[in-house]
Amino acid sequence: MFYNEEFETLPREALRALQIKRLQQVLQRVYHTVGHYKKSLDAARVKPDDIKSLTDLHKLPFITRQDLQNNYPFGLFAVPMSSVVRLHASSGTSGRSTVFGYTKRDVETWSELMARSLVAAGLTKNDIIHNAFGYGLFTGGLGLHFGAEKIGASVIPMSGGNSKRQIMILQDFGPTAICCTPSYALHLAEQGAALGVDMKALKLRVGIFGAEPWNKAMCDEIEKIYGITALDIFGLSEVMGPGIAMECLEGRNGMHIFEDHFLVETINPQTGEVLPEGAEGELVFTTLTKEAFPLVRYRSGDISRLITEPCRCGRSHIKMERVLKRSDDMLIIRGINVFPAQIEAILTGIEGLEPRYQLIVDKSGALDSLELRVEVSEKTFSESGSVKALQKIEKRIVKDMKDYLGVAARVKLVEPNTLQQSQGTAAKVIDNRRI
Ligand code: DLL
Repeated sequence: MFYNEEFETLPREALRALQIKRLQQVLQRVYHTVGHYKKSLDAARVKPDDIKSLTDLHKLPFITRQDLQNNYPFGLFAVPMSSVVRLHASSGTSGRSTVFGYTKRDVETWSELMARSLVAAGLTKNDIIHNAFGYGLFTGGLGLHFGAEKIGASVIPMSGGNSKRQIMILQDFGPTAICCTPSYALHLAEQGAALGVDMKALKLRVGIFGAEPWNKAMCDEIEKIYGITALDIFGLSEVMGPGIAMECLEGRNGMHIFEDHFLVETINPQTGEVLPEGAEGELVFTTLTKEAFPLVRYRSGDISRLITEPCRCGRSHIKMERVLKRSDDMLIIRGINVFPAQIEAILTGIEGLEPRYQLIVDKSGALDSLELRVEVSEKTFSESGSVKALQKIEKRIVKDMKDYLGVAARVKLVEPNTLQQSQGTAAKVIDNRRI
């Protein structure tokens, strides 16, 4: 089943012709409207007109998350604010967050790609979709929602949290599909088991899971507990949100990237060298149709492999393997992207602390848990004899982590010079999750 058969099955030759045409248009537009691109293309001594084929793409400079942050909040928008109808953003303190804008047409395109994704999962207007992706600045909730409405399904805008209520609605409303992070699906199942609910007895037929890495074993477990087909959906807010790539019911080996809207390359994350199709590397995305926030050669940080063999489903778009690794130090905690540098920025904003910290990520049941150990400064340690003063600092860290990053952390203050003097952020992070 297709939502837009013509474009989803476009022969590759025609697809490539469409991609190059769209790429040239995007380049003209960003070069003339976004200061960053004019500067970066000029510095690389390339003009939009130099890009005559897709192989010329490698002449163009990359754009990175750092560039996005440097242009916070709206510096990379290619349209005036009067044309922007929606804003989403990543978590983080000012300057460490990134902001994404959408025109009316961008929302239309995104909804269509989400509609394609839902149809690829076998959903129709006869389905009831329980959407437990978070609504708000995160793109998961609204992204799924608009796609669900577009195919005419009945969508339950559940958002995250309130597990007992989620289970009640799963039982009472009888949704046929559920969308959330894979770990939240397992968490709901745990809660269901505690309440004596047999998840297999629900009407659910299919689950669409993403926003965090999950492996085949986790997929098998979800399928078994719920008695459903569990499909993978991929996306990143910078490029659009969910619906950049979607696993189809027929293939079950990777996710189709909607190539009429995105160009994808794989690069060596160390050298930036473009790798042959099929090699494992960092995915780099170029948006071909976005108006408000076009991106040319955005380094996603996601490590995957492209699958070029034709798929049984008939879609001509290439697939990407599950994303299980990143090329940078980004952590995904309960679906929320967190960088150690963002935590550092929070800690430096609080008086009485040393910048030395250690981050321990683990699982508590199915969900991620975060413990943050922070050294207090000598001064605070010797002066604040009172436990109360230390508790106040602890509380402040917990609050700032929640307010700016959206993550709940257990915070432990420790004496000065007790944490290992570690170089580089990787050493400061202990990730005990097995994925
Ligand atoms: O997570 C968008 C999304 C929402 C995707 C709902 C799927 C479902 P961000 O918050 O910007 O956007 O996080 C993007 O999450 O670069 C990957 O590292 C990771 N990610 C997203 N989907 C998957 C997936 C949304 N299916 C970052 N498997 C990306 C593994 C994923 N990692």
